[in-house]
Amino acid sequence: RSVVALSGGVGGARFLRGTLAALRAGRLPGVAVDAHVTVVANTADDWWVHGLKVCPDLDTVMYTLGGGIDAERGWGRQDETWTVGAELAAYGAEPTWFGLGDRDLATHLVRTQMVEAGYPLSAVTAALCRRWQPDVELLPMTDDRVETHVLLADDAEPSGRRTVHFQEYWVRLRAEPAAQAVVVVGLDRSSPAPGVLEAVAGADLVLVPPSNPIVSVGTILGVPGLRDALRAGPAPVVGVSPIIGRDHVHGMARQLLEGLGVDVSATGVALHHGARAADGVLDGWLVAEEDADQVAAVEAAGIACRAVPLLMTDDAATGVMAAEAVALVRP
Ligand code: GDP
Ligand code: FO1
Ligand code: CA
Repeated sequence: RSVVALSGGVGGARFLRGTLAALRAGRLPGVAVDAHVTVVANTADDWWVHGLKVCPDLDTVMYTLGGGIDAERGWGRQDETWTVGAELAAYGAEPTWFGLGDRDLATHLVRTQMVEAGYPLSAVTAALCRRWQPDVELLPMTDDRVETHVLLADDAEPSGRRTVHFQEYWVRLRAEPAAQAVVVVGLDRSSPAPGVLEAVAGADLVLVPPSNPIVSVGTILGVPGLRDALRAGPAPVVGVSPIIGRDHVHGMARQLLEGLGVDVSATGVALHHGARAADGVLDGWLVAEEDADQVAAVEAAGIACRAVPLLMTDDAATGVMAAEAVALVRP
């Protein structure tokens, strides 16, 4: 018995931690307590900074499931110190707005050395996970370099616009300027990392956490071959809405959905991922209690739907949510 989950960073990792606890306690209907779980993580947030390859979503999942995460921030290491960052800033080394903690730096140093020695990111991730033992098989969506950039209006440019790396949009600009478009550089020429298509083809259940629909789930589904594998695969695909009411719970999903002209609602995101019956991937979709009036619209699109509490306040609440998701599609 095996489960595949797609994941971004903080939202995905929190969902996975609660889901995994529920799974191992036998609280997911029809899912064996010893099921093998493969997590396919977004790598389009990755970038090179201060000479290091940083993979925020892979690390967020690895630290969260491995017990090393800073729970309050949701990213980076617990008990972190910032000495190296302060020294870099003293040199004026840019970007000073991107914080790399001392403990976290060790991860990037090991990764960068291995990448530069020629190891694919999937092999590097497996090596890092030997320390953290996340109790899942953590796979990057691709071993190829893929980077999300955001197109912004800029009157100072002759073209009237400019692009910034996703990290600059999110961390330096706090996702405040309206996104005119999202360009995922390298995505259409990428291939799934080793093991990804095999995991999907052998899965009994596929979970889509409430991760960002554009820059997390959207980029993963955009890796050529992955969407088709999910559609052709034997496993039901069930997701959880990251939108409650007319906004995201945390992050920037609303800004990006607005920029791309997708209706900012649980239904809008479900239709964006699409029903399996209509060229999409979803068999089931959970919306928040507040959005109970949208259940009929989601079901009309051919996606099984229920309204339940959708706030991941702790692992127990998240586990109940996961059980509701699984019950919708009962593998
Ligand atoms: P990121 O890579 O760190 O941005 O994390 P993800 O892409 O995995 O998840 C971000 C999304 O998680 C945001 O769009 C949020 O709306 C969503 N999210 C965060 N917390 C919650 C929650 O408690 N409930 C739900 N339903 N969504 C959440
Ligand atoms: N998020 C911030 O808001 N500020 C930072 O300085 C920052 C540094 C950082 C370093 C390593 C890492 O793995 C994540 C980091 N994040 C930081 C989080 C990251 O930018 C985003 O949460 C994700 O990329 C969004 O998915
Ligand atoms: Ca992310």
